[in-house]
Amino acid sequence: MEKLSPQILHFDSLPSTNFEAARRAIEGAVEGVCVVAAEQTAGRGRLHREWISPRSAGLYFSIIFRPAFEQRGWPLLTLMAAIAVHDALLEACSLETDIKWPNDILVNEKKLCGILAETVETPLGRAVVLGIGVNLTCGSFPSDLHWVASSVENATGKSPDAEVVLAALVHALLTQYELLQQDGGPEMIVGEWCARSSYCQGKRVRVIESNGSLVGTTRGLERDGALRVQTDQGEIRIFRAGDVTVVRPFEVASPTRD
Ligand code: BT5
Repeated sequence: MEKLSPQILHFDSLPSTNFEAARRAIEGAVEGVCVVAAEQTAGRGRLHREWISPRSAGLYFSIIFRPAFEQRGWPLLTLMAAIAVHDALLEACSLETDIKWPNDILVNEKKLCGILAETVETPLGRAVVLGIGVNLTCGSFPSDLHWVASSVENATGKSPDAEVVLAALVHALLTQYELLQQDGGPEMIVGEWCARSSYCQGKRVRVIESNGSLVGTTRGLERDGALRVQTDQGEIRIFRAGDVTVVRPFEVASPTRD
């Protein structure tokens, strides 16, 4: 396996780094091309949600992958990215974070980073654009998100150097991508993810899907990264999409979906 060499393209302002990376992938950009912007004017979350991206307050980053392994395993790229963000923040900012399935990096249960993986059809085959937004300073989100959002500065009292975080993130991503492609890679990624996430095992959660929600206790991940949740009736449910929220002991669980 050839080692991937990153190529980092810096922009002052973009609508969305994912959009720019996808455009370049369609034009034939190779695996490892990274797009970074000082601000995004139309930053995106999942399901057409917004990612607030004020100038020089966060890291707005996308990387192109052209995975040679079967597409069933591509959801593991999101898990791999979460591991990489966790490790990069630990290395660059001495900040220990938690990972919430599938794509949130948390500190004190508040979101500090989101990950958006998208597939794109290109003349060289289907590619993946992996977008990562990390809140670096207190100015990275508006006060109405104060209850659910945090930043490196909020958590550590220091505003980090974006370039130092970027370098650690790119290094960690390439390390995890190499691991993922080895024999037994999927199992290793799932193991590494669980070692860094309090949501992997024994967490009371509500999983919200487009057609309802379910309360249960997490019971690890499948080999492809899907979340296993045990209902109060003892049944194991497998989730490949959805939003997870923690259920606090005083919260009354609403009826489970069947
Ligand atoms: C995500 O979506 O968390 C994926 C975010 C990915 C952003 C990166 S930035 C670089 C690249 N280019 C893009 O255009 N996107 C990627 P989701 O799980 O759907 O969460 C979105 C929700 O998070 C919103 O509905 C808000 O409630 C909240 N949110 C928005 N901006 C936030 C911020 N800066 N910090 C914390 N929470 C935020």
